[in-house]
Amino acid sequence: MARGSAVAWAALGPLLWGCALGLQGGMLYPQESPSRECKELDGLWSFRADFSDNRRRGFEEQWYRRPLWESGPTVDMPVPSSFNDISQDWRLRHFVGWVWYEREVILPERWTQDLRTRVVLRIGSAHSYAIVWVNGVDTLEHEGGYLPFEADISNLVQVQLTAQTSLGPVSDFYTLPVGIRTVAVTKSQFLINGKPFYFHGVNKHEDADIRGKGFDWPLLVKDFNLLRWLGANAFRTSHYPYAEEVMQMCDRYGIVVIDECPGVGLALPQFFNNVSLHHHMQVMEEVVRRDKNHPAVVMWSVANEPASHLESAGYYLKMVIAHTKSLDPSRPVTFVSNSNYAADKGAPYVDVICLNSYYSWYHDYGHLELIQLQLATQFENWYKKYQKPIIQSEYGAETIAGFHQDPPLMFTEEYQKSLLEQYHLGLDQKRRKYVVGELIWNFADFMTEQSPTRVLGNKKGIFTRQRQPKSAAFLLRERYWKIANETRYPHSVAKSQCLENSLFT
Ligand code: GCB
Repeated sequence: MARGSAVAWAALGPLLWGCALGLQGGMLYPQESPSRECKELDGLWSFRADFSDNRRRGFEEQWYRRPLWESGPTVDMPVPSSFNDISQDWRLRHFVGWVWYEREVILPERWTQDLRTRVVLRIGSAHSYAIVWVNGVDTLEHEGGYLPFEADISNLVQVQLTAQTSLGPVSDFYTLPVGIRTVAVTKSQFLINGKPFYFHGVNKHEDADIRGKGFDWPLLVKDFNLLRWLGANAFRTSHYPYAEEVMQMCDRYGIVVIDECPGVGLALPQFFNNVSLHHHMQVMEEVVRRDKNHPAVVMWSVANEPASHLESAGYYLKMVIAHTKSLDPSRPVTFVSNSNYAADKGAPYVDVICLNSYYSWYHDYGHLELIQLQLATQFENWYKKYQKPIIQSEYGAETIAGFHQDPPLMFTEEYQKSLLEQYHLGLDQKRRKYVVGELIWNFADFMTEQSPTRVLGNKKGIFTRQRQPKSAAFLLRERYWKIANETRYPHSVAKSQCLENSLFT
C-alpha cells in the first residue's frame, strides 16, 4: 500500500502504471499494452486547503508525514475536478494558495513483489505548482499546470511492500465499510436505532447537463455538498437504483435512503400479469442483493405510482412485497402511491404509506389556499384507515428560475415558495403524530420527454439542472435545519471524519 500526498492548486488525472523494466515511459499517455498495466487514481481524495495566515502551515507541520486526517479536518474532493467549484464553502470558492490532496493506493501484488516491474506515478496535470510525496518521501515537483509529470516510484513501493507481504500468501479478498443500526416501524413512527426518525429530504434523479445519467464524481460530490447545505437527511432513489458510488456516499455521509426499484409506469391493467410479476420479483432480488450491505438503506420501495386501485394490482403488490420481505426481513417495504385512500389495494401490505400529491399543481391550479385542507384530509383519511406511519413522498411545483410574479403565479419562484409554505403548514400539523417524512419533488431540474406540461424538462427542482438554488431552496434549507436541530440530530454531534456532517449517528 502506498500513501501519496500532493499539494497543488488542482490535481487532474493521476495514474499509476507498471511495466517491464526494459520499457521507457517517456511522457506519452501510458496506454495499456501486453507489457504495461495502468491503475487510474481518479475518484475521491482527502483534501484540505491551507487557510493559515501564511498559507504554509502544512509545510511547517509536515502534513505529508502522516495520514492527512491526523493533522486536521479533511473533506472529500473528486479528482479530476476544480476544487473551487465543488464545495459550498465560499472561502474555497476564492481560495488561492496551497491545498493538500491525499489518497491511499493498493497496488497489485505483482507490481510490488516482482522487482523487474517498474512502477511509475504520473500526474496528468496539477495547477500550478505541485509537490508529490509517496509514503512521506518527496518524490516529484512540477511547476505550471496543464501538463503531465511523472516519477519512477518502484523503490518506494517495492521495498516497503516486500516487508509487508512477508506475512505469507494472501488469498483474494476485499474489505467493505460496515455500519450497524436497527430499523423498525410502529403504527405511527419510523425508528432508527430505536429513536423516532423524520425524513426531511429530497427525491433525486441521476441527471445533469451533457452527462445525462452518466456517472460523474464532481457532480456527485457537488450534490452531497448541496444536500448538506440544505440540511437534508434522506432521499428516495426515484425511480430506479442509483450508482453504487452514490450508495457508498450515503453510508459515509449519513444520508438515509429509500431504495426504489425501476417499477415505474405500471399504470395499465395489462401490466399486472404473471410474467411482469415474475420479472419484478427477480428485479427486487437484484436490488436487495446489490444494496443490502448499505446501512444507509432503511426501506425498499417496490414501485412508483402503480395503478393500485385495481384488484389485480393488489394481488401483484402483495406478492412483490412479500417476496421482498422474504429476501430481507430486516427492512420495511413500501411502494409509492398516488391512489385514493379508499380505492388503494396495495396499502394493506406496506409498512409505511408513501403518498405523492400535487395539490395546486395538477389540479386546482393557483388555489394555494386549499392545500392545507386537502393535505389534512389526505393524511387523516389514510391514517384512519391504515394506522401506519405516512411519508409525503412527493409534492412540488414547476418553476422556471428567474421567473417572478407577485401575487404568485404558476411557474414563478414565488409560486413554488408559496406552495411549499402551505404544504409545510399542513405537514407541521401531523408531523409529531404519524407523518414521518417529507421529500420534495425534486432536488434539481431534470430532462424529460417533451410534453405540454414540461418546459425543457421537469422544472420542479429547488436547484436548477446546473445546481444553482431557486428561492425555494433557501426556504427549505431553513426548515430542514430547524427540524434537524429539533430532532436532535445536529451535524455537530458526530465526531468521526466521515460522519462529521451526518445528520444521524
Ligand atoms: C410524479 C412522478 C414523477 C414526476 C412528477 C411530476 O408523480 O412520480 O416521476 O416527475 O410526478 O413532476 O409530474
